Amino acid sequence: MYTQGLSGPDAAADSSARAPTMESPELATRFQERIDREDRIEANDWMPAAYRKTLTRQISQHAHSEIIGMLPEGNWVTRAPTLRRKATLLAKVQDEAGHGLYLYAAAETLGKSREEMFDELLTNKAKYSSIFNYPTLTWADMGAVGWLVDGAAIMNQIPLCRCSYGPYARAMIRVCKEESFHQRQGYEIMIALCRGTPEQKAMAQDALNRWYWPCLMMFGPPDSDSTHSDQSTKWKIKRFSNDELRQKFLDALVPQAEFLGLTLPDTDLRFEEGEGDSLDGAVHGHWRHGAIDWEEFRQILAGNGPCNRGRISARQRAHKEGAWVREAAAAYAAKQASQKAAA
Ligand code: FAQ
Repeated sequence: MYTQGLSGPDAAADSSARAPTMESPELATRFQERIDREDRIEANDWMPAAYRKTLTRQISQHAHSEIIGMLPEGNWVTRAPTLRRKATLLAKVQDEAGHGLYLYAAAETLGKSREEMFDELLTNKAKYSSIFNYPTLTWADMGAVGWLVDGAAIMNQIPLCRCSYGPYARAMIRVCKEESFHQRQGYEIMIALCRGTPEQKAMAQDALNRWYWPCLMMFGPPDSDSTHSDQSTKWKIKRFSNDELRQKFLDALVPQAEFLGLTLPDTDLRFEEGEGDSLDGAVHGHWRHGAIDWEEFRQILAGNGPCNRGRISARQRAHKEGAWVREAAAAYAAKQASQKAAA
């Protein structure tokens, strides 16, 4: 109903470039040459079916993550400790809805309808980020989610502003600006708690303890197990591997935790001197994290995390309760169209 896809039936008449019969080694070579010289691929350009498929997969998963990602924080809107905190949190959650909508629109340009994407989410066929299957138990979780989850999201998404697919790359520019504000509001909550009473600081530490490992997992499986990375890197959808981004995140995180006076819950965390970046130009090297429990990640992806079922049932309920809005919008659009036709 809402599709803005440029390659759906409406556009079929002039979309010879998109016909499946056109796939040939020559076209694939020319396409790769465009990618190699950093051309942006646009919705109406020829692209291999596999490029379209992987982008549709990634962008729709990303959109679902933004929408499901509203739930853990939405949980705290009515319980924020002050009016200012409430207004800020509300604005952040609304931003996430906006991100979901830009991303659904970007995925639609690849020819998949929004209904299809919603249907896949609501019937558990589509993935969304593992991170949103953990509960937000205390107010400090609003600090930790902003600081760590949005921090991880920015690390992953800034390179996506240079993704080879134009509509996705352009959507990511605004998303990243807003995510930066989200990260700062989360860190500011953590600063306030860490400068507060011992109980408040303990609450901040507890939140960090629960979110640290899931945030490291958020970057995806280790490179050795990442099924899509090689091809996505070749197509310049991905600019850095999962492990490279996880490393950048950790290197930024350690001094931030130190500033707060908090301890990362990682007994094997260690600094390895070497070639790595340094923020102050003095010591070069990287922070190395301990072993990640990849079994926990697999369980979350299999639907067995602490909140998987609750997240999907909340979306199913919202979709059902919103049916009248969709019907009203469709009736209004039909009325507008018939008035226009009669004029
Ligand atoms: N969770 O071969 P790879 C946010 C799946 S937005 C669940 O390495 P790829 C904003 C992956 O899909 C957060 N599944 O895959 C916010 C694949 O399965 P498939 C979302 C995961 O695509 C903040 C399989 O594992 N961000 O936080 C995860 O090359 C606060 C193999 O993996 C994005 O979506 C995971 N963590 O790399 C909102 C960014 N990791 O599809 C509210 C865009 C991997 O074959 C509040 N996406 N999988 O069935 C990406 O950059 C990539 O898709 C990766 C995964 C890096 C997530």
